[in-house]
Amino acid sequence: MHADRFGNVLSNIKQVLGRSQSIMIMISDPVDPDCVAAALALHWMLTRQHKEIMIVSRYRIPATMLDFPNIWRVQLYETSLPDFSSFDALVLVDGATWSQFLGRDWENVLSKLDLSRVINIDHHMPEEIQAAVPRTCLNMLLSSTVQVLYECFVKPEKMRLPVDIAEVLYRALLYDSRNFKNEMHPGEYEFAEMLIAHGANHERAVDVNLDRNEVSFMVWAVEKTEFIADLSLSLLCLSSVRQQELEALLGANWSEFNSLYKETILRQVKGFHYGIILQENSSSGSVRLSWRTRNYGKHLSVAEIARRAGFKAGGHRNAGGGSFQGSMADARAGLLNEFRRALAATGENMRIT
Ligand SMILES: [Mn+2]
Repeated sequence: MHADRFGNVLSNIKQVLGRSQSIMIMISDPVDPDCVAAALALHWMLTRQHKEIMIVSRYRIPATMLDFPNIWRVQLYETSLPDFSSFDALVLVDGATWSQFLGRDWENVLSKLDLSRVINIDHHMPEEIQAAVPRTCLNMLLSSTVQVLYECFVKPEKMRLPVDIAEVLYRALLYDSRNFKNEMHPGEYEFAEMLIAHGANHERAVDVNLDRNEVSFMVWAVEKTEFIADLSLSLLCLSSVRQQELEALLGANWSEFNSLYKETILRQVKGFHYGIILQENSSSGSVRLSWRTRNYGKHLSVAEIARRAGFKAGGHRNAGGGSFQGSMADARAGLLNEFRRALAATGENMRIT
């Protein structure tokens, strides 16, 4: 974001917040530590200014996040809608597309919103929200949305954070940076250092205990993963039948337990730079895409390849998602075909290294 435009956006946002008394903060899908911590930090900042704040999610809180500090502040509106008209401003944190916030019926919800009161604070590749509300879309390609809050509000205003806010911000930073394994953004360590100085407990934050279901998912999924060596790609196709197997094994919320698999198989296997999951959605006749790419080395953009194969795709360069309207077989064939073409175009020998 250009410095001038950035200054304008920040002052526009401060104006909207300044004249608002009641403010709704919406967290994004997937519900993760970054969007929740960003919402909690904003809640703290704005309550200090005597605003009335409500934090809303249109998406279920995953089981793995139920013990997140102060998660109870998030009010769930999965099937009903909050009364948007009773809020002066709506702040959308940690997402770039409407459906990530407004729910599956997002088009209907969006038509009822007054866009002049919508604010977006995010660190993903800018998408449709930025196009719709450019004046109040604060988008910086930093480690996390919580770092955007730090750079724009906490640091310039020299805010003294309470320990519980420092704690959740630190957890969010560790989550979005994968414990500093992702690409390093300017100010990222300084942000971490500040949070430690404000009382964030590093030992506790990294003392992660995996849910056993994460291990079960991983064991199940590794056997089904295709390692396509000539494309440097691993692929897990979750057909409806396989999803039924997972449901029998892990329960209805099986999809919440894939992070160990994603972290180890989609990132860490030598020679496999691209990790892809395709998931059939038979009720909508579509296929959901999720990918991870290595941060180190020059790699193709999975989002671009997926778009060429007919997917709608976005996110970060090295981690993202998308969807394809059509069958699993077509999604798979189209994607692999475009990968083959893109790799051939680079002229590189795709030996496993
Ligand atoms: Mn994030």
